[in-house]
Amino acid sequence: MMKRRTALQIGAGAIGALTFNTNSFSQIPKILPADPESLIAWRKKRFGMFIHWGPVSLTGKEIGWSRASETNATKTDWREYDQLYKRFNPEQFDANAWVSVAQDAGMKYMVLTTRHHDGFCLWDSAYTDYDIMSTPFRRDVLKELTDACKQKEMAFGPYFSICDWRNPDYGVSNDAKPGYPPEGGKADFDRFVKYNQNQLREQVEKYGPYLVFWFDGEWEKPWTRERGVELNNFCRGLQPSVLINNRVDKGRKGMEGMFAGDGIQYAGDFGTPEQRVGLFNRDTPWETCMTIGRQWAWKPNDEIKSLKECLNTFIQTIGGDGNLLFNVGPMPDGRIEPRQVERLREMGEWIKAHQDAIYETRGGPYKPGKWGAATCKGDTIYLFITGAIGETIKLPPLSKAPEIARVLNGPILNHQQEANELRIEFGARKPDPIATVIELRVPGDALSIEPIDVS
Ligand code: FHN
Repeated sequence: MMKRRTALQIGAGAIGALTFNTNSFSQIPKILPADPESLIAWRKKRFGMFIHWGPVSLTGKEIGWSRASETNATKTDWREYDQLYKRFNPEQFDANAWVSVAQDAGMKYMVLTTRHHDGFCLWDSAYTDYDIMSTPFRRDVLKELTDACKQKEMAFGPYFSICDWRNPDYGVSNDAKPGYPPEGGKADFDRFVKYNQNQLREQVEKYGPYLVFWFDGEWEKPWTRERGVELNNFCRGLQPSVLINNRVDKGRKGMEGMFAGDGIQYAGDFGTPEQRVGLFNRDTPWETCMTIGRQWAWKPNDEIKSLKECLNTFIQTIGGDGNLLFNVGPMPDGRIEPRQVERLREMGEWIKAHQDAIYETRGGPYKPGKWGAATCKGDTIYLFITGAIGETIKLPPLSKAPEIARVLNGPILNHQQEANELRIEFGARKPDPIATVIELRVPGDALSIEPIDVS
């Protein structure tokens, strides 16, 4: 049942239809590229908070994927799942508190599941009643969170699932629902694409500007390259400065997350390795997305990763020239659970103590590995030594021999570079339990040094 919309919204929708009529292309249109300045600014942020949340948190099971045709330990029958919103009342939701948790962790942007595969909308949408305003909570979560982000200078972007397993016009359901779509008629995919476009437009108009559109769910059959490029260009039309991940089109290589590398130019501004650290890559911007526990949405007694594992993931990611989008799953009462808050606070403490080596850096020139990782900025290279550290640190030589070596914010270290080795005298100092960060000053731009493997 469509909500009553104002004449303006209907007018906007009609204009939209004229501008971006769906799938009327005989061939794939030109891909509108990203604003280079937006990519540079996004890369400098290095670290973001991913948030997977919705009425499903009432069950403690996975968002989207637990919607099924039966109920058990990991599944909820869709007849129950789709009614959860009637019980969703996160009275302790506090957008300012969420933003403070992200800031305390050293995160510079946030991405919220505004609409996941289950189709539930965490904002007041004029285009559906399956949204937060139909819950007992009746508060616009997306407005409160984007307002808090603006006040605290935290960048924001919506996660928006291209697939919607509840919407009969999408025509693909993740359960054995009889007679799907329920009307018994054909799924109207053009109408579904228009629905998506209307929702994306209303989001930007009500809550923008956005840092990024984080699309997902592009892998299913109904989505095509034509739709993907159309959506990419539609989003550029909504906000020219916005970034768009590579899940807008069909070019992502599974959970490895980078582009297919098949010679086709796909839409999307950055790769999205999932639940793994991406490979060292300075040519294609990328961002690893990973859970702090084992599930994306909140799970009671989930196994929270250790501080060492969390920070090692972060160090390996930024050393590979990627960003890290690290996920929390808030509880049904609206709070981020204290164990996750504490882990993020501990991460932030370490990150803040080493921030010169992190923000506004690029990865390399030493490639990440068991030894550790490296970042660089201007004429400085930062070594993050995570492996065993002896009295003498030995690394391959740099094409620009370092002039100074020192512990970050600490004492100068003797060093010597010969033809086949750079040696740094660390002595009997106590290494940092997470990573010992050493600063090397080189003549000229450190980024121009050819990346080096460390065995
Ligand atoms: O199916 C989703 C999953 O629920 C989660 O949102 C991740 C996060 O990137 N993306 C998809 C799985 O690849």
